[in-house]
Amino acid sequence: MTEYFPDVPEIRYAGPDAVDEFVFRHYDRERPVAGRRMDEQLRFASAYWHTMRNPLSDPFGAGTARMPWDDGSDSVQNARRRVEAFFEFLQKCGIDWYCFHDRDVAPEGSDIAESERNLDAVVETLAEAQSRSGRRLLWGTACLFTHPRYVHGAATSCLVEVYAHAAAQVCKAMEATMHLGGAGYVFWGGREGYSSLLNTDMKRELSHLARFLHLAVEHKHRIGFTGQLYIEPKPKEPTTHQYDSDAAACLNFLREHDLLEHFTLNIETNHAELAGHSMRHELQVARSAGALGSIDANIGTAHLGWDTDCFPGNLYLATEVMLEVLAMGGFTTGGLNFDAKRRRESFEPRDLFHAHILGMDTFAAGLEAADAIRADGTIDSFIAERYASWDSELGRRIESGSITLAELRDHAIVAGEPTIGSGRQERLESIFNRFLRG
Ligand code: XLS
Ligand code: NI
Ligand code: NI
Repeated sequence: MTEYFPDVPEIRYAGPDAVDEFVFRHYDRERPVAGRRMDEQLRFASAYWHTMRNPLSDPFGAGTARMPWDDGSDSVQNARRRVEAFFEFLQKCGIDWYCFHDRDVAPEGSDIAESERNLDAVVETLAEAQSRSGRRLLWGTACLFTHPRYVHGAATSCLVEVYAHAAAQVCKAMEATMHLGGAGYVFWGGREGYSSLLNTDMKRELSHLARFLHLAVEHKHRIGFTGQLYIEPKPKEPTTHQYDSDAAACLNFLREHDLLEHFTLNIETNHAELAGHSMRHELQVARSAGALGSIDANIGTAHLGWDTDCFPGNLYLATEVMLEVLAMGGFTTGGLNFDAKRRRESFEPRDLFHAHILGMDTFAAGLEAADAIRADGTIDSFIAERYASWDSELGRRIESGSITLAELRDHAIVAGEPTIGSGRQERLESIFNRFLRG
């Protein structure tokens, strides 16, 4: 069999002091952390669209990525060769999962029938590669934002025929995901939003989107797909305003339209940042609603206002993410999908490995730090202590809804001025830092 990355060995754990280029310093897949093996806690996935299809172009220049396995054509044969290269990459990097859009893996045809035939052909290659290698599909999705027909949106298009096209794509992409044993299926509303309210009927668009998701749920049940459905929030880019703007907006939308029981959220770090939130905020909003499903693990560039999709090399952030994952009891269907691209300057094939090693080691160290913070317990105890007054008789009556506003007033009059304690933020930040070892 052709080797596509002949210069790269299988990446193995070599300990925190290792200096080699192709080793892990923290990711030791079998090591148990917080009751599960590292690989089970982290469930790393690589994003097909970035790893295999991103040419590393920008608005000012052509792609720079060197992809010797890719002949640049739109043929099914080329698509199948990419699969072989991708699975060699996954295996050498020790990544168990992957994610794709229908159009990343197979070329769009001249009509729906041809597009479906193309997808079927490549899905067979993916199925073979999966069974050969034991790698699995974390989630699939349909690309409803690249083709010009989706210029006004897909499920929120002003044109009903476009809506039907989007439905055709989701039907087929969900079936492909099911065929590959995918653990989930994502809806990211790339163009489900607007650029101007001067030409937009927002209420109508939102009701169409809700109907679309109901249709998808019905289809899921009809075909017997048992994977988890996710919504991925993002506030803007490509549209000026996207309806699924953040976790709270998504949860409200899902509740309003009786969809909450069918969906959880796939939270992406860079999208949280674009929404003006911290990643931990978004994760906690989702978790509090019992709707934290999966994570697109990347990171933005603080001083740039767009989705730069950098590989996550920030230990502090990874620790915060893993604190939330451990707090929800670990992933079930979800995982950490590196929805991230190398910088345009990192155009050699080996940079793909460096990038994923960075992300994997950062999250492995973040997992260990999060576990140590929880085991130490100082921060958790501080929080418990901070709210201890709510464990009183008065707190219990408020929390259980058995006291009136007027009774509270009577209580406050008798009790007098409360004693107030410090929030100790800086002290807690020092404690947190003690556990970071990158
Ligand atoms: C784009 C999104 C996209 C989704 C999948 O910003 O992150 O990549 O994850 O459609
Ligand atoms: Ni994403
Ligand atoms: Ni994104």
